[in-house]
Amino acid sequence: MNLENLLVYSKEVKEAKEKKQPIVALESTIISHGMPYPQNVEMAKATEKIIREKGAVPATIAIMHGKIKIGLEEEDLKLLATAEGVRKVSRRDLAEVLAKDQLGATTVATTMIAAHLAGIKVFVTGGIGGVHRGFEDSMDVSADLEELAQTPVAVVCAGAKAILDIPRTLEYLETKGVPVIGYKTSYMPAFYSSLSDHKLVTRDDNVEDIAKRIYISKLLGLKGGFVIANPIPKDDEIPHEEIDKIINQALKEEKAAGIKGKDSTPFLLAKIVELTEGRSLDANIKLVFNNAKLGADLALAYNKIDK
Ligand code: PSU
Ligand code: MN
Repeated sequence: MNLENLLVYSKEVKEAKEKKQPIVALESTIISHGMPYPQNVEMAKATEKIIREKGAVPATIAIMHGKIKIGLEEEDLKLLATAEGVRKVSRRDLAEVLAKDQLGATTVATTMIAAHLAGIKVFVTGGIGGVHRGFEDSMDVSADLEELAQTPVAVVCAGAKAILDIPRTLEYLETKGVPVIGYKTSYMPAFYSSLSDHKLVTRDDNVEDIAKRIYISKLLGLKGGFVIANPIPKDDEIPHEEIDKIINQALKEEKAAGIKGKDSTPFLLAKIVELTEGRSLDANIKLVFNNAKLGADLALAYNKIDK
């Protein structure tokens, strides 16, 4: 066994690597644990399509047949969207799920690890994990933050979900030296809502500037990643006042049900879909599409610098 045979590439991604074309990584936990079927698989396919139409190559990542698969076929996406008992694979779980030949969906943290191994610099998702509300008692901080501190991949997202503690999440990232760049915004977006009250240190309005920062960071050998925070379009957002009430309700139900650890994020996302009668799911899908467009543009811009 060696590293080479732990990684397998789809034909499309393999060719893109050979031709040095821009590639965009995508995670699979959002498919298996973040959205219900069939919207999950439809979202996954449509996101890949958006990236292709922009002239980049999508590489959705998952753990299959004892290997890290970089670039999935349609039937793989369907399997991840429908199979029972798909593991949610974060850094802790990666070697185990590979060793046991289990089917695994990769979180932001694990997708970053895989993307880096595959030489992919840009990764598109919905929202990153962060410091959970009630952190004082639970100590629940997503491994995504620690990964951002140590793995040089740029993660395009719609900010941090308002189920999290956004100011503490930003403090954590600051401590770890992770730049959080607001794309055309000076405030941290809050996933379902385009704005939060939390001011960001940097705003960039064009992808070339962001690509240049990522490249300089690479030249310097800085080890961490980037958060590119891209607000959900105004027309698709759920305003703060509205979603906050629902989030509080979901958090209350989580507590009552005794949900903790890795099950927290999937539980809260599903509960919010239920309480909003699907509106949060629509918003979630729209923000991923919006991130896919930006991520593809960023991959193209980065590719020009790093040829
Ligand atoms: N945000 C979403 N949907 C998701 C997730 C985040 O809108 O499915 C997933 C991502 O894979 C992220 C993970 O990495 O949840 C974070 O989980 P945890 O908080 O357990 O680290
Ligand atoms: Mn957690």
